[in-house]
This record gives sequence, structure tokens and C-alpha cells, in this order.
Amino acid sequence: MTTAETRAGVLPDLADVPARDLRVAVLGVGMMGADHVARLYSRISGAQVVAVSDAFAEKAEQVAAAVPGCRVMGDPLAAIADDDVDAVLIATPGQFHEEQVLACIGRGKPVLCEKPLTMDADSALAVVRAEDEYTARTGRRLVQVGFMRRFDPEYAELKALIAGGGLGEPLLVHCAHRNAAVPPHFTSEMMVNDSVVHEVDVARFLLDEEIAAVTVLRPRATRHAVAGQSDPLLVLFETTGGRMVDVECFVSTGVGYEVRTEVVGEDGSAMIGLDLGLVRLAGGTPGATRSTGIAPDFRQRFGRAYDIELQRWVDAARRGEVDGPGAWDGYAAQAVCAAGVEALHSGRRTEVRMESR
Ligand code: ISE
Repeated sequence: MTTAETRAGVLPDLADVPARDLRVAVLGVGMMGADHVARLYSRISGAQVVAVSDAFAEKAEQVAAAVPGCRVMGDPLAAIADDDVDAVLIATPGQFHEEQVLACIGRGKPVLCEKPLTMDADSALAVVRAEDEYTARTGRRLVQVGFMRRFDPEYAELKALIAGGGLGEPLLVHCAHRNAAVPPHFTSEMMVNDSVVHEVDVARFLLDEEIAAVTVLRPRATRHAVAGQSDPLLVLFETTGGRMVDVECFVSTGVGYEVRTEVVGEDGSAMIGLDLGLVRLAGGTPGATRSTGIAPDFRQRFGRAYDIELQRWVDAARRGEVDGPGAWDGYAAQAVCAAGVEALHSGRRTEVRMESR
């Protein structure tokens, strides 16, 4: 078949479809980054991890050694700039995200950045603006933020139910976010920024509107709380449309990873996160029991969501698109969390300070 025949429409024109795998650099190979390398290597099609970078060179070497063709690059900015890298996955500590995401935008490379997008709302807004400027020139977006719950089949189904009018107008959302345990340095501020931030994104995703105000209450703390911290917290979001979202965030339950979301609408309610896989009936003392398993942590609970998130990110990047939460969602999350931390300290209802889109 000649090029002329291809042009004449005998064959589809593949000029814009990259024939080769997306060559990905993974920056930061701690727990999350190493998981993503393994996922890209073993379960995701159309991508190849060609470089990893980490402040701990030994860890980077170990991870790279398990992936054929993967190099270790000491300098993450050099990895972003490398001509053999098409796209970047950022799983470094949050304080490095701003510089690394901006470098990706500067090089026109698609980037999936684990939350937080940056450490505060102003710098997140600067990323939004930098990407907008790139989009105005090229028509393409580059930035996706790692809010993986949007890809979880249960959340996707709940979103579709609401969007299809199946619950009527949604009025209330009840969220529970429970971790079995957290490390000793985990403060109440981190509960807002690292844990409640997911409920911020879930509320915005499900209700399709921004959060206007946040109140944080501190009930009596569990004796298992990190010393001096308020655990659990009760957080209330008010949305721009007058809906309310309550979040119980309890990070030292000693039980397992429990994330539940219930949406109450005018015409019914729906709940996800019940962990109702296998139901086991067992005899015993003092009596028979009925039980199901509980995921030990978020990597198990959201394993499928991470797989779908990465596959869709790779597929979209190869088409020159973004197919997930973007820089604006990262900015909105930072703005709401900033109000949340302020509310935690003051005990007062705090309005979210955010630019309009
Ligand atoms: C952690 O940082 C996460 O992102 C998890 O998804 C969350 O559930 C956990 O509470 C955080 O510590």
C-alpha cells in the first residue's frame, strides 16, 4: 500500500496516533510511586517506565532494577527535560510538586501529579494560570491531579446515578473516612490536608459545584490519638448551591480502612463503601457471627481505581488529552483545605477564598 493510497482513504490516517508506548518518568518512588511503577509495568498497556528518580538513590536503584529499560536519574528536573521522556508521574513529597509540575508545563509534557498539586492555594492557582497560558497557545491541557476516587467503579456509579437524576436533587452527603492508624507525626492539620482533601474532591465531583464554607468540630479525642491531636474530627462543607456535606474523619480507629459515602436526594438516597464482598457466617463462642472483610488501607481499597486512573491517563496522554481531575480541581482542593485548617484552629465557620473559574 503506497502513501498515496493511504491519503486516498484506503487506510486510516495514523499520522497523529503515536505508534509507540508512552515513555514515562516516575518521580518519587516511595510507597505510592513504587506502586505506580509496578502498576505501569505489569498492568497498564501502552506505557513504559523509562526513568525513575528519588532522593534516596538506593531505593530508586532497587525499583529501576525490577523494570527492564528503566534508568535512574538523580535530578528530577533533568528527567522532566529528557528527550526520551514523553510524560511524567509525580509522587514526590508535596513540597516539590509546584516546581516539578511547572517544569512539565514548560516542556509541554503531560503530568499526573499525586495530591497535593502544590502546598497552598496561591501556588496552585499559579499552576492553573501556567497551564491556561500553555493551552491558549497549543489547544492542549497537560495536568491531571491524582484524585483516584473519581475512577473507583462505586464512585463512578454514584456520580452517574446523581447526574442521571436517579436521586432527584441531591441535598446532603454523609462521608466517613477512617484509617486504622497513622504515623506519630500525623497532626490534625494533616487530617484535613491529607485525608479530608479526598472528601473535598468527592463532594465537588458528585455535586458538581464548589465548596463555599467549612466548619470543623473537635469531638472528644480517642485515647489512641497521636498525642495532643484531635481525632476524630467532624467537618461540614456548605456548597455554593446550599447543599451540605458532613465528614467524619477518624484516623486511629484500630480497625481498618473504611471510606463510606451516602448521598441523600429529594427522591432517594444511595450509599457506597460498605465492603460487602464475601459475607462469612461462622459459629463460635459466645455465638454465631456474620462478617465481611475490611480493606487494611487505601492501596487495597482503591487498587482498582488506581489501575483505571493510570490506564486512562496513559490513553489520554497518547491522544494528547487529559481525562481526569485537572489543575483547577487541585487548586479548589487547596483553597478548601486552607479554609479547613483555619476553621480547625478558630472553631468558626470559615468561608473559602477562591477565584471564580
Ligand atoms: C493518605 O495520604 C491518602 O491519600 C489516603 O487516600 C487517605 O485515605 C489517607 O487518610 C491519607 O493519609
